[in-house]
Amino acid sequence: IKIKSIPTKPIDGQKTGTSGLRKKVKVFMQDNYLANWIQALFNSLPPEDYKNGLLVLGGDGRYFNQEAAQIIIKIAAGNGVGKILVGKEGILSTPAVSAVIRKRKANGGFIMSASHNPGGPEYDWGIKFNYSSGQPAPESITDKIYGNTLSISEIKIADIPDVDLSKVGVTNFGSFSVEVIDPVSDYLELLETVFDFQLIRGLLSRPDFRFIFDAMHAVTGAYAKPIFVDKLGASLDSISNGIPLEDFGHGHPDPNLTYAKDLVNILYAENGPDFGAASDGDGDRNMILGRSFFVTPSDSVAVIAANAREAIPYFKNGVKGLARSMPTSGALDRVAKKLNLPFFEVPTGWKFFGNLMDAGNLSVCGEESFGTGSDHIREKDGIWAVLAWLSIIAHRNKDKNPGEKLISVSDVVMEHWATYGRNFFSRYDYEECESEGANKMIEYLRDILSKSKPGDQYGSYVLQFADDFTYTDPVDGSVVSKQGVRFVFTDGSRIIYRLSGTGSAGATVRVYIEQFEPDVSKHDVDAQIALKPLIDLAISVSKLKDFTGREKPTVIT
Ligand code: VG1
Ligand code: CO
Repeated sequence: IKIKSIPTKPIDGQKTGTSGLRKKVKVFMQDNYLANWIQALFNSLPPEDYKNGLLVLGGDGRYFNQEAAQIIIKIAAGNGVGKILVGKEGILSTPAVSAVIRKRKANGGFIMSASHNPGGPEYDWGIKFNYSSGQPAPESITDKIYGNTLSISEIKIADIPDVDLSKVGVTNFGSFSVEVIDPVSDYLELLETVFDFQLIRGLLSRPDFRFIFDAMHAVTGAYAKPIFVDKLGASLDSISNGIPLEDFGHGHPDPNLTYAKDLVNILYAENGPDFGAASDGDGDRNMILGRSFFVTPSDSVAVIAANAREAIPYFKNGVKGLARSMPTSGALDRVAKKLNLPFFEVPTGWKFFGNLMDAGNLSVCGEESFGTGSDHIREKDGIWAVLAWLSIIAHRNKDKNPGEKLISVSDVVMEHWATYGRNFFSRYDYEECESEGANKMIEYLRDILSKSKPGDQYGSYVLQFADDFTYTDPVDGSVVSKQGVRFVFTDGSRIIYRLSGTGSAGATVRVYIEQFEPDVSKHDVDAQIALKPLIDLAISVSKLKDFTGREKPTVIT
């Protein structure tokens, strides 16, 4: 194939955040913007990681993915990649990319997605790169890519026509080829080895169990019917918003109490379904609801971990270890302790779990931000989480005769609290604040913590310690610092402040609040009520209203 060299100049601001590079789509559509970043990536990888190698390409179906796919394919060919596997129509969920990389022993893969950020001409686009075990590229690589975006002068691009992504099959261009693959089959095949599909099918076909899945017009629309309906016997009308759209039907594809309100309303309506779930833009997040009941993600991972061995065949020989991101509640810690399992606390972002999994120290992990998953792949996995919950409910009810009352989602969670105690948790998001005020607030908090000492009184809480979270990876020894300001009190309560690393405009302030309650008679209280004193304290200590000018958060989870 003929390779052209196109001269280019560095473009500012191509630094990746918590999960890939995310910007307004108009930014990405500027001349060479995407091309520069892709070329900088090849300039950063050791040649043996891609020359004549195999890469995977997929995305969440959002606006600009079709054009972007052609650019990425041509630059990959221009840099000597041997073959690219692309999901049909450019579709592959984030967990599916991870699964395909692992199954096909690819060198890595690209995910065209800004995840839960809205899509369409006025909204966001994004790109992530995953490495050969299917995990998000570590900071050592993303830092190198950023460095190379600052000195780039040339783009190498193959002079080949656009590839037709609408049909499964192989197209050869001399030493380079593109194979369009079915986005579902490799991923589904893997899930069938993880879960007992017969067991789940039994539950979904019961007349006394009603299930609903909201794909939010995002990528899991491509997976929901083949998996839940065709394989597991759910009825077709149990899938809502099941068609992936470029702008997610004008929605904000983030499965939480604010942006998945339609689903929440259905589950809280009188005589609503027994089980509801949703997933985000790229299919790696999940929200689990029971009838009139919200499972906070920090509890969800703890419940899955506690029940994994008995309800999910993949874990039948036991769970190797558990982990959560720092702001995620301590509910999982209690499960690890009781089951006597290795336990890890990592910074926000899935990339920190991969090394622990590769080293065989971690099986189940999660984040408070609606991310849950296991070492079957190296990404969080929305559909996996739904199947894990269905497995638990199915397992608990497998001997129930028709007409007998089923053990519900809320029964399972309440029973979990009774055993382990309840970690009340809430997160307040202040989206798109002015960066200046948000940065100043974090500076102010760092200043407070530098002066704080154990025993300091904060309202009725006594400080145990305050710090800005630093993490040393136990596998490769790499260190990351400034991962979140936390105030930890002597009764185990915590207040944590971070700035988001996934936004495309301004700054999003996240405040995480947690309080442990061992007394079962106090478990049946709304988290917002139980946490009110601590939330007020979090807002006053940080002078949040002064720094951000915000009276109220945009999202409460
Ligand atoms: C957020 C979440 C984090 C998650 C990340 C990517 O990051 O807090 O837990 O891993 O999004 O998820 P931040 O920096 O905005 O807080 V996804 O589904 O957008 O890939
Ligand atoms: Co996502």
